[in-house]
Amino acid sequence: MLMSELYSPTLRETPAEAEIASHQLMLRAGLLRRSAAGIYSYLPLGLRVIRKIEKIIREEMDAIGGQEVLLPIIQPAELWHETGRWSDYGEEMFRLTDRQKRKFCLGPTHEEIITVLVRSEVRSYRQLPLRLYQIQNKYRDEIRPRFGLMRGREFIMKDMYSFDRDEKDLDKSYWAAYRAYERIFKRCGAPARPVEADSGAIGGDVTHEFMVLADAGEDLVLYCSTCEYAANAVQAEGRPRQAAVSHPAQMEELRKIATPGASTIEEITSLLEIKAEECLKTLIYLADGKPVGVLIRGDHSLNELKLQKFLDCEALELADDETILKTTGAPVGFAGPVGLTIPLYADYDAADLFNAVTGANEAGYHLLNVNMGRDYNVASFADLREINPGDPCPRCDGFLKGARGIEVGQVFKLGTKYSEALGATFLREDGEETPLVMGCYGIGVSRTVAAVIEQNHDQDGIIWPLSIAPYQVIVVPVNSRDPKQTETARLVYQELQAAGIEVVLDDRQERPGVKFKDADLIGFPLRITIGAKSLAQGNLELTIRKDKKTIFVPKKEIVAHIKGILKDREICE
Ligand code: 9G3
Repeated sequence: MLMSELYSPTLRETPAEAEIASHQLMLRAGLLRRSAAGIYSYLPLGLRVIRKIEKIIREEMDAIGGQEVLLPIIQPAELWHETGRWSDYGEEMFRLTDRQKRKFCLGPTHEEIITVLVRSEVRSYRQLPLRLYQIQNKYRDEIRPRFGLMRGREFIMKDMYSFDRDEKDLDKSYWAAYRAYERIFKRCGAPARPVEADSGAIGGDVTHEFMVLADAGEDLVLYCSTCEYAANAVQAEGRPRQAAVSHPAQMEELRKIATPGASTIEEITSLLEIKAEECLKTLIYLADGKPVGVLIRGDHSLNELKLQKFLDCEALELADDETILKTTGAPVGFAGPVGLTIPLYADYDAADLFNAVTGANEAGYHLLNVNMGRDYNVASFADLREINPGDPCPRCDGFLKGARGIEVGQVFKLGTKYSEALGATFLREDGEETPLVMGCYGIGVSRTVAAVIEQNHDQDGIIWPLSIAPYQVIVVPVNSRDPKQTETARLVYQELQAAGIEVVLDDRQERPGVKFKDADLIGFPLRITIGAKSLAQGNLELTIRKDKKTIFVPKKEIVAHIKGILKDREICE
């Protein structure tokens, strides 16, 4: 490829709308152009990277028995009505109607489509396990599309769906995909850390997200510095405790004090000159419409996702002021556990509190020296709070650290949620007709490009891992007016091409600085510079983009040298 022909318009300036490095660099290096918010055109270099990632994904999916299919982007609404999900996603789903006014959506995911496809053909256990995958555009109308390919409204996803006869075999599919994912991201030059995640609305019980650790990541990952535990902070676990640790000796006498106008933890702690962890927050929620009291230590926050799962309720919402007044006898900010008749649930870490400060369930008053067991009781303890960096690890006596992560993949156990809803069953040996047991496994192909750049760039531009670089080598003659240099550059370029190496020749009539800047911005892993000085000694300069090291290689050895680098770098990356 000749730089004079390559359609990759590089930009000197950083476009204003791009906030993070990968978005800025993809625009500046001429890999991507915005068509509309969250919708992009891939230019030749950007598409070459996408295709290389897809190739790695196909190899690994095929290696675990995956068979590639291509499913429709336009999906009939009926399928989503059968699973009851047509209205679950509201505005986020792109909907359209055809000329007969029939309703469709642009596929945000393909559980419905694939299950309906399989249910008419898979009828016997002999056909299992079945693992089908596709690499296809997905559509989700994000409220705030941003960060380029990191959060687009049209993006490329590999989604695989597994169909097994039972949970035991689903487990095999799940872990086969899990291990394939570890290999895929390693091969792409962006090792991703699997973390425990929340299975959320799509059902199933186990799920892992694959996180590329990078400061631009939207997710917070909590991981233990001692053991292997790692989880998305959204549902990371607190260290379990059995029951309240009571301190009868130190219990002081319960006292009510006036705290006019002070109701928040900040106001109470400064008024009484105590610490937040000496306070007990009492939150009133409606769980499926019934009021419950939740007790959280003053310096912690409630994790509503954990509360909802613990109470196993459909609807969970913070009680409104009127309900709070009715159930506690006091306005918001003065609620406390003493004297409440609604069920009380305490986070594990509230069990430690004794002589705590809480609301007095009376406007303008708080209670001092409140003790569990003596002054109130809880229905049970649970892991209900947000977990933060520095908190104890739930699995060992270590402590958790925090890191931002970019979710590039996710593996789910779906169980029979979709096969039951859609009647996808098979006959077992014993003739019993049972629903297929499913798993689903996604990789954000376009998001992976952004993640790789977030992890592999410097102030001069992108640093492509060899395995997914758009081209492996760029040949740059320093002085494009010196025929000796341009001729040598062309010969080296042709030799490398003949050796099957992906090489670009910068044949533009540009100043050396411009050519070097573009080479570094686009991020070709290897650059061969043809300069007068080194040429006089029969040498060429070889620069490795990653560590900026330059070595001199005799002209006649350059192809062998490059092949050597590609061979061993390819393996280790
Ligand atoms: C929708 C819309 C957005 C969605 C979904 C449905 C996320 C939806 C979850 C998944 C689960 C897995 C297979 C590949 C891996 C992920 N956002 N999810 O179901 F209608 Cl608008 O997509 N699906």
